[in-house]
Amino acid sequence: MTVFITGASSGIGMACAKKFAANGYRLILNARRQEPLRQLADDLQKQYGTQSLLLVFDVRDRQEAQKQIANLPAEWQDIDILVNNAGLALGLEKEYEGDFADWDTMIDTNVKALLNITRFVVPGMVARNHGHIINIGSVAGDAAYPNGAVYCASKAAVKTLSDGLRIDLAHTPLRVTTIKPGLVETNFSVVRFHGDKERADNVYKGIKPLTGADVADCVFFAASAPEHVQVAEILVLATHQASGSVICRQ
Ligand code: NDP
Ligand code: 8X3
Repeated sequence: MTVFITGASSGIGMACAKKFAANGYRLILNARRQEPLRQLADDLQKQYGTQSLLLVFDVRDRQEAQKQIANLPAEWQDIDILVNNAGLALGLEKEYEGDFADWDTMIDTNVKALLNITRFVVPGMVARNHGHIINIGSVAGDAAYPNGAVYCASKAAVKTLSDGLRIDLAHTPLRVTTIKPGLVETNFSVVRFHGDKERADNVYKGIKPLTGADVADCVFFAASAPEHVQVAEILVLATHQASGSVICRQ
């Protein structure tokens, strides 16, 4: 079985790679940074004998995505599971004051790039009558929170795109899942705050956040459900988080 994970060089994507490797899957690993992918693939090869193929490209680059996926070696073309995970938040600002470049990057990565990869991978699944698409949404997609409108909107779009794909595939055995985590301690907040580690650390102060491994467990639960069971959505939160904007810090 082969799983294709976008954004596997860090955080939730990397944790998913480890979870699937531990369960005997072969991995197609994507991100823009080659070195962490190579290190991950080496580690998993040593630990589990996992075979990995690295696809180093920016998921926003539609032409490159098409080329890389169309030119997969024959023995890697039959993708069983696609985990559309690559994504990010940039900035935490009022909608009327936000940064245009940050908005473009979020929308291009979280929405348009997810569509690119879906568009290039799913036709093969349909032709083979087999496959599972797992999109990483967020609790942020359930309702806007202060200063997060564009990120929240991009994650609401992920949920809607998953729902639409599920409808469009309902006549096939393919399954579509949205995983919607709350606070997960990864590189997410460092990226959001443009490298300000201290500000990023404050996001997780006074609460025990989820780990990438917690989210990977949910992804794997959906992926390993019996063929007749379609886990449509999982909302998974830290125990002291109740919604995107209600977080009870000790
Ligand atoms: P990280 O920053 O730790 O990981 C993000 C991953 O996405 C990296 O591997 C990065 O790799 C990759 N990525 C980003 N942009 C691109 C791009 N243009 N092309 C290819 N890969 C890209 O964050 P998380 O693991 O937390 O985030 C993963 C997903 O989970 C995101 O979609 C995020 O929105 C979502 N999420 C995160 C939550 C959290 O609290 N952490 C909660 C809910 C959802 P590289 O830089 O090497 O390209
Ligand atoms: C990431 C979780 O609450 O920081 O999607 O937006 S949150």
